[in-house]
Amino acid sequence: MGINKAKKLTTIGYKAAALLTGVTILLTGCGSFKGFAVSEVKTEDGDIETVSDDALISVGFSQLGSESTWRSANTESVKEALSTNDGFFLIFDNARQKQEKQFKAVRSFISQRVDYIVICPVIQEGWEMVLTEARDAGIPVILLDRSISVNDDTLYTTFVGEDMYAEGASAGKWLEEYLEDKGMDGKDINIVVLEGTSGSSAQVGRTRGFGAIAARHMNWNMLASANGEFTQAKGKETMERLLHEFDDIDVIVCQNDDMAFGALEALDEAGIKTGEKGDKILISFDGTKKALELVKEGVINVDVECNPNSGELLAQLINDLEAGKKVDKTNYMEEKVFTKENVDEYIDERNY
Ligand code: GZL
Repeated sequence: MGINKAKKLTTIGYKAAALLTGVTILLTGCGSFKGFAVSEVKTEDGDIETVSDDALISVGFSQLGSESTWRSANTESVKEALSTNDGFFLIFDNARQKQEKQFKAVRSFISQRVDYIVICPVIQEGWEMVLTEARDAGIPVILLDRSISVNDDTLYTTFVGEDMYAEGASAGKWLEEYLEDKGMDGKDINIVVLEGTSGSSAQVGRTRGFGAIAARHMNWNMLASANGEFTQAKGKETMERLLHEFDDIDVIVCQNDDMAFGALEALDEAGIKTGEKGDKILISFDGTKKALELVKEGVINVDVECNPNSGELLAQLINDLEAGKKVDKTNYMEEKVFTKENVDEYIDERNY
């Protein structure tokens, strides 16, 4: 199996060799990932070392797509943390939102006998069979970002990502406080929701979390929930449709920033303002830099963070597992709620 990351390696021609060898990865009879012989590498103190294939922790990563700013940041975070310099050999696959492509990628990782499989599951359901195949092959599976719904949780070793239910509830609690501050807590409030990928743990969790708070308020009317697929284009199209259907919307909940950007395009074309100077409240999720700038301008009222930078924590969990340590089943990222009052503290450090 692989090693702990004993020392940072500076590579010379290493990646080229990896790429070349990577293309000709062969199946071998032995239990671990082989077929990846690496030439000389240079350590930080200038020595030249040869690193063989079993000195690297091989990880097959099935990323669900590249639909949003958040997703690109999440991919970047994993690629940066699971670098060859840090002792990993990462095989990356972009499933472009198709669960079938994720199944195919996982089966390919199994046939390549990688040391670990990491999956960002596009939707919660349908994972039993392929995860059973990974377990039967003795390959630990780590869920990243989104979770799955299975009865047998031995089908995966650990989850690292975000608490989507808590994010939804945070948005609802913010709305409660905001309406109270504005003296609107007794007023009829009409709400529409632009939901993310249907059946994803992000959509399910945020919907349930916000819904649990909304259920406490008989005067909150959930006019409609419509699927915006976490993309800006679909967000705009969905907002256009909702504006056509309803002329009395008070609150717009977008389950990610990209859909909020799309919604703002539609609202702008309709001459409608949101936020502190507008007549509609706009709630978003993710906390991308572009969105936090709109929070600062008072266009988005609140943005509930969903932290994509889980690569380092993922690398740590894999190294702990390599060292035979026990790891928690669920590992949540730290997340904040951004409003005009606190956004200045965080906006400059935003790396996505
Ligand atoms: C949430 C993540 C969601 C983001 C979207 O953890 O899965 O998917 O909120 C992304 O931006 O598309």
